[in-house]
Amino acid sequence: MATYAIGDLQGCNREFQELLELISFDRDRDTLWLVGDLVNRGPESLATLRTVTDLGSAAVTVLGNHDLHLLAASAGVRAPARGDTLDDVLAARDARELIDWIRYRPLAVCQEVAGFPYLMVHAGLLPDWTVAQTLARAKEVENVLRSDDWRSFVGVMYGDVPDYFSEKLKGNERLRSIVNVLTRLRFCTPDGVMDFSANQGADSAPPGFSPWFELRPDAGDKTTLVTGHWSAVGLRVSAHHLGTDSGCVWGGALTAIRLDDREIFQQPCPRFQRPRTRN
Ligand SMILES: [Mn+2]
Repeated sequence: MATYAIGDLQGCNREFQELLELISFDRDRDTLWLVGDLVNRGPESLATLRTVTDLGSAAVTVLGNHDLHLLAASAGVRAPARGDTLDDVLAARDARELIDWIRYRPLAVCQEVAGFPYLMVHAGLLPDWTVAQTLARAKEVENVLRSDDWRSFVGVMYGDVPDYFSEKLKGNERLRSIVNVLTRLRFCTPDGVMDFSANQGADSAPPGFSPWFELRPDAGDKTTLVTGHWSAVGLRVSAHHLGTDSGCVWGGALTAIRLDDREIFQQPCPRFQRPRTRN
């Protein structure tokens, strides 16, 4: 019985299947934690979604920015972007069921594994966000995505402002800020001001900004964060942070970290996309 955290799949279904073989995944005994961005950029968005949904409760998924982009494309509020590979999902006979499945995924998951607490989100957390606050704020967005208003929400979900979170924020600004933290964050200031312009490695921080994970002291509540999203940083294993995006779709590898003992398994991937827009 093991729990594996697996990085951004981004439509790389073949490598996903190969990785499951490599770890001898047993769906009756083992659990997968998928950090989100199941779809887009890679060659097989639909097949990847089917593989994950077929796993049922053996796979726990949080939403990433590309999964939200699929919702927005499905709602007709976002035009397809260059490099998108979502058409097979949108054209599927059961597209509506697949979209609904995505709408009901959480944005944050917290659970004990082998006696230690883990919190999974797609991108990151601001310096002062606690586990309880993160789960409550994620829930605010989850409630809207699961409501009949989800289409209008994904229409106003996009934007780089506000570039901070405050309890005083209300309505769509508040929800947008939460979405940006949980699914897009890379760099921020110690005060929690976010930057969305830089998307290269940790050394591409604008002046005054740092990678979010450097601003969360390991001495905190001892919960280990599991994230994806930042392939330019790559695999990152520290005491209280596991960054799992090793850039599969960019020609890197798909990584599984066994949370029980932190053993690392990797499936190399042939280059699919040129690293043009690494988001
Ligand atoms: Mn992402």
